[in-house]
Amino acid sequence: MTSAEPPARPARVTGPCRVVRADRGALLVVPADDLGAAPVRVGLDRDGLVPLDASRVPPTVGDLVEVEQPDDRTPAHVARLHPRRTALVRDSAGRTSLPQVLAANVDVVLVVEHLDPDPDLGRVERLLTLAWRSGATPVVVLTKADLVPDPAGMAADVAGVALGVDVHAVGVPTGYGLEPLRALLGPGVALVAVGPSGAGKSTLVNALAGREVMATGERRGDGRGRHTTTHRELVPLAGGAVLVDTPGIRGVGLVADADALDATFADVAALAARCRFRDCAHRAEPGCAVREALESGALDARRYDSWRRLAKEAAWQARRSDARLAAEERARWRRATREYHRDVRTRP
Ligand SMILES: Nc1nc2c(ncn2[C@@H]2O[C@H](COP(=O)(O)OP(=O)(O)O)[C@@H](O)[C@H]2O)c(=O)[nH]1
Ligand SMILES: [Mg+2]
Ligand SMILES: [Zn+2]
Repeated sequence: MTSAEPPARPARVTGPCRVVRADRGALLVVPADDLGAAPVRVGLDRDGLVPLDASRVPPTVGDLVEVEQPDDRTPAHVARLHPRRTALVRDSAGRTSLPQVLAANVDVVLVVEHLDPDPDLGRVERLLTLAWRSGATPVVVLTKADLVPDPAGMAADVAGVALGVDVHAVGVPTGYGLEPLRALLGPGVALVAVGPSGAGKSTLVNALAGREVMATGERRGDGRGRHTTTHRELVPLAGGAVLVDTPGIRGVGLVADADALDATFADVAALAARCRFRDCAHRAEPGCAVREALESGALDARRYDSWRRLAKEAAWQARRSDARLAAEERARWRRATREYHRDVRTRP
């Protein structure tokens, strides 16, 4: 570089931008019409929240934000959030904490599960329910197909619990099954990969990107990886698509949604609709179609248990969220009363 060249100034972005990464206090964004551009850091308000309609919400990866910068001396700043087209939400563990939006505005949720060790069907059902609720299209990806003798047979078994969902088996080292996944990657398509740590999400992302964009776990004897992805990040893939890689999230809580559960468990929902009583609890009621199917073997006991467990969890989450809303309402009322008394006192 010669002394005549002007000092490098960070790139400037304004207008609609996609959030590539959301950290405390700042966002990395790219222009919405140039997702392959180098990400630029933009500041947030002190509370870390962004205006959306009448409220303020924490921004997340995949969000579309409006970035403003009045002049070169003022740092770029996030002015507001565009409404989310889709949102992948998990319930958070704390009693008072809010559900967390893992990714916004994605078109496809890749539910990633390994074939070796054996896939955990209950986990696939849980993540599918989360995916259905997001408004995006779920797709199941079974990794490490190169390590098992009959990946197609195993994929067929998983397809039996992933009703209405495409199931792909892939083996990255051999390239097995990657072509059908590449077909999903049209220009502007946004995907998110969820699944347990070590399932091979980052390895898959790298294969679909055609280069090392994410660090992956070293191979250990037991076929499991180490935690290497530490944050959620939107990365450009081949073909103009973008994908959010996620760290293996422990204990992905369900956010109550009867429609999402019915989508995942369409078979059980269809049976339940045939029970004699509309409020049938499927225990000892006469004319219970669910119990009849269980007894005849038409409904698998594992599938039934999984459905019950997730339905119970969703109901619990709904009660907890109602309790939180009620507490917020009481706090608002207390504040309003306090302000009213203060106004009365200070009135001339
Ligand atoms: N044989 C084989 N190993 C894989 C495959 N995908 C991932 N792995 C290995 O599994 C480990 C975990 O992969 P990683 O992508 O870090 O998993 P993540 O935690 O889901 O992101 C690494 O050692 C990978 O090399 C695959 O398709 N076949
Ligand atoms: Mg990873
Ligand atoms: Zn019943």
